[in-house]
Amino acid sequence: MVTPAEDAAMAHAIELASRGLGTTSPNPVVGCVILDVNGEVVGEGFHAYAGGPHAEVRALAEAGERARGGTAVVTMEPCDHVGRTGPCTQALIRAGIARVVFGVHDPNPVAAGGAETLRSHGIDVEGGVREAEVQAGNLAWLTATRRAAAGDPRPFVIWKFASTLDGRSAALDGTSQWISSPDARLDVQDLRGSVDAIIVGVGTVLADDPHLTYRTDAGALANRQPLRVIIDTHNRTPPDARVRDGAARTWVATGAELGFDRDGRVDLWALGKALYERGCRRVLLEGGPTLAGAFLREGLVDEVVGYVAPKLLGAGKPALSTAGIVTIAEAIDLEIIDVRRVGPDLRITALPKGR
Ligand code: AOF
Ligand code: ZN
Repeated sequence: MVTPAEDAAMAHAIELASRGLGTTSPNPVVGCVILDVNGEVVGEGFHAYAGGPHAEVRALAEAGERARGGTAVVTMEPCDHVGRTGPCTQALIRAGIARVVFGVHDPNPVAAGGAETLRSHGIDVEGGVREAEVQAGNLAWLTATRRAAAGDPRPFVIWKFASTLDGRSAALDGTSQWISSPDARLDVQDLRGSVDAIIVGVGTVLADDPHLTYRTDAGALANRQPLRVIIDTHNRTPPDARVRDGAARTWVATGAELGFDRDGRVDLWALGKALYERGCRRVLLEGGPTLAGAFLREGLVDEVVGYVAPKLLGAGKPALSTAGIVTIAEAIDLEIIDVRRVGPDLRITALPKGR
């Protein structure tokens, strides 16, 4: 059983962890709060980037001598290995921590085992605290890392689309700009800031010539940019396409490089593996409807974010083309996990069921 102070500290640690979202890959987001013997907060920290100090180390540094006899509250089981840094188990032992409260076990096989090591040093360890909340806050990394440990390394894929209330992403004449509101477009920037890569098909590049960069509220390019990935079976991305400029790294993924699926298009499984190897854990699939259909058909979408504008078109390009579904029983069932008003639009976040 955790004390009210420990429970509150875990809620805070989850918030701290979220500050790392978008900058930690291939590492997880992790937050940590140190309580002294009286349950007072004496240190806090989060993991900001791979190769940087782990959350526990930052929180311990802030607490100093006040950590002795205290409790470390951390979203993830402390690591037990020497990677780029660590191990945190030894740092906690050295600091004289008496109790460790954590949210989820570390699914990374090389780093796991921290709970046992701490116990063998006489430290009281309790896991599973606010576990569902911790999982939700680190869902992409946990999903990708668990899959990798099971021999299936590929990033967590978020498919984002914008449509009218009747599910259209362009009018009959092809015009598509400004379906969603300025607020929704700003919201998409936050999403871009939280991912390691933005993926589009070459059709989107040819039709819209997007820049695929992450801009801050003020409209300036952010310091850290996600990798721009163009799925381009036959290498048709024009040399002067905006995605080829120097604003961010770009990867034009061709069939020649990744191989082909049964329809003669880029093998999306090979793409997933290659992205994982490049350190991507959380990626954003932005368009268009054909590519999204292919990802969904392969079961490669982990989360759906739809911006739905209060407009009707009645005709025009659908938000999603075929996903290999013929009859209603094959429909992809989603569970809605969040619904929010974004300006005049609705943002719906959902997870495919049964995965
Ligand atoms: C983090 N941040 O706060 C914690 C982590 O290569 P390293 O040394 O940075 O180790 C990365 C692994 O350490 C990571 O995959 C995870 O299993 C474990 N814990 N990692 O990046 C942290 N606590
Ligand atoms: Zn660590």
